[in-house]
Amino acid sequence: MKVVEQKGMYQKFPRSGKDTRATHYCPGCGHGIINKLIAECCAEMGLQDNTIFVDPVGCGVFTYYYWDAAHISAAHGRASAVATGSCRARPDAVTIAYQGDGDLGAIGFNNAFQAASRGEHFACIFVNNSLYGMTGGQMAPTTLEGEKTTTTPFGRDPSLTGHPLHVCEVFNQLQAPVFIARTSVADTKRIMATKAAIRRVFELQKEHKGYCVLEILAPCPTNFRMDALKAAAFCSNEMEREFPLGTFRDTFKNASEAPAAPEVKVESPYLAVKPVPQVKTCAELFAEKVEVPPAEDDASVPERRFKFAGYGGQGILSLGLTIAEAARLEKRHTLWFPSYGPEQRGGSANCSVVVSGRPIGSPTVEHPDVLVCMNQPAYERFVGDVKKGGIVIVDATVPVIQQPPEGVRLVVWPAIKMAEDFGVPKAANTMMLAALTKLGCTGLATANLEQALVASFAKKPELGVKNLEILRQAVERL
Ligand SMILES: Cc1ncc(C[n+]2csc(CCOP(=O)(O)OP(=O)(O)O)c2C)c(N)n1
Ligand code: SF4
Repeated sequence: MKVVEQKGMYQKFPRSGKDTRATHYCPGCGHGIINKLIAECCAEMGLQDNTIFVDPVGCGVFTYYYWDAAHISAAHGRASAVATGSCRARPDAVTIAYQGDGDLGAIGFNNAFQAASRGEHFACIFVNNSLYGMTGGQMAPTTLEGEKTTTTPFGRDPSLTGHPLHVCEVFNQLQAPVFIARTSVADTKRIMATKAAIRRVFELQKEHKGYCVLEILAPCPTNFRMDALKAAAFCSNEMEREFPLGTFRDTFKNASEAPAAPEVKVESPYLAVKPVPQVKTCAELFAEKVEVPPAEDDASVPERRFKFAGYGGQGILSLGLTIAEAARLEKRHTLWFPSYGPEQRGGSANCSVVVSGRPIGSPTVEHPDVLVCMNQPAYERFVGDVKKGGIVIVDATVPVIQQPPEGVRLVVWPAIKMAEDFGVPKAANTMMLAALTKLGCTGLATANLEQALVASFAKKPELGVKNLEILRQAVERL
């Protein structure tokens, strides 16, 4: 295959630790498109050797893998503060802060807003995908009214969590910024307009004109729970309705004329008086929820602590959730606590689950009774922590070089292979559930484990049926 050289980017990404040209972004993610446009503009304008990118914490965290220029990594929300330092220390260079809407709009809002107010000489490229992508799709200040996220499962309710934050409109109240615009990467026409806006930002920075912010609406298919096309449509329909595109200000556009007053081309929905919607009270919302059998205290039930670990995409978090759901059905106290790397697909992932007959103090599991590992890094990282008397179940693809601590039982189980043999390669987590069921190490009734498994496929019932079928067959074979 002929590899086309991508302007402004490394041709391979060895900083990722892999010999690859693939980025860490999910298919259809807006970040990938924006990264490419920024790299192109930077290279086409001959600025690669004079640009300092300030990278955020968020899904854009790894831009230093990709852009062939200077980089500084900032803590979450601090890119504008770090960019302030960068542009003051190197006024000759171009400084670009790259920030997500959680990063800029939530934890980092004040330092972004104050930098804009001071008119610092850097540009902020602000990627608005309406939620926290990296951490699993929680609500951000930009989340639309009614939009479902993991922390607004019934849709964002303004009476509880406020209205969406319009960053461009708010920044447009300030005197100092020289350029404020909002574009989108939802389709080709919009992508071309975004490229033109990024070029404009680089032009203004090259000439050291002052502070610029370019907000770019971007799809996040993974957390919208949509395929790439539907996510792009959501971006251009729903998001644009709330966040209209346009150039709010370009002070130097007509440089030969007398300095024009900042110009607002888009009516600010932030300022518009909206009727207060009829909203349900908290009590009403909770009353609507599906019946949850309340946990019952039973001091005779010992506390069990589980750790499930592997790569993102292996269903390791769902397996943990299934155990927690089975515990809930059994009226136990339970907690599920996920932890994953920046890449939701392909990165390392683990979750902790605690099941107890008494209220649980802490959700963290440092010394599990049961450890399930789907890959080698997970095994090597956690095997030494398992409690004496505990059990480790590890997939047969993992080379077991390090033995578990004394008094810990090791079970090597071909979960991945069995799932492939059953013709459902994605069901390796269900095969692990089979091992847990057969070995009895969850302390939970098989009927509840089965019911929890089916419930986890509520949106794809045919897959639930298939998984239950192969779970039962695998348990029989053990
Ligand atoms: C100080 C701090 N608080 C919280 C976090 C957890 N965290 C990491 S990324 C993130 C939000 C990412 O969302 P966004 O900025 O919108 O970027 P996206 O991933 O959607 O591109 C959060 C809350 C952190 N890393 N550091
Ligand atoms: S989680 Fe969303 S924002 Fe993050 S890489 Fe995937 S699609 Fe992009």
